[in-house]
Amino acid sequence: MKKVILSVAVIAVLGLTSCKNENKQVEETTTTEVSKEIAMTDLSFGVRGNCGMCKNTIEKAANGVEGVASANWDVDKKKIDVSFDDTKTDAMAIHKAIAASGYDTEKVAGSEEAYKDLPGCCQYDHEMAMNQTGETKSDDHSNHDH
Ligand SMILES: [Cu+2]
Repeated sequence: MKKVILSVAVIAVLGLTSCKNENKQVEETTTTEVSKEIAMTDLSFGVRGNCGMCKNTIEKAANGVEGVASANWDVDKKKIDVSFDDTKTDAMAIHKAIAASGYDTEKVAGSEEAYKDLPGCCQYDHEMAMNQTGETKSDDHSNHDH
């Protein structure tokens, strides 16, 4: 008789514990901000420079222009790819910003003042060819599908 009562008590305790363990699933409400899709203008043009530090400086200058979404300078091609909102800025503003940081672009010569302040390794050759397509080397026809 005592045994039965005990086991009932055990079951009751187990029941209580299992109830406690029932986790209340808290639904996390995430608000996804849907950004208005803005039509970006993609542009690429030649910019002279030497190295990774140049890349930082050039990209920082381009990104500093309001409306520029992304900037990526290619050290081999001496060329920058910029994506920007043309309701906020235009190509010339980006050329000027890069030139102000000391770098020559296709359209605007780099500021001499800023050029002098560049680290020695970054003082690129003003005669350097820019906006190189890199196509001169492509003798391989691997892109031909047929
Ligand atoms: Cu450099």
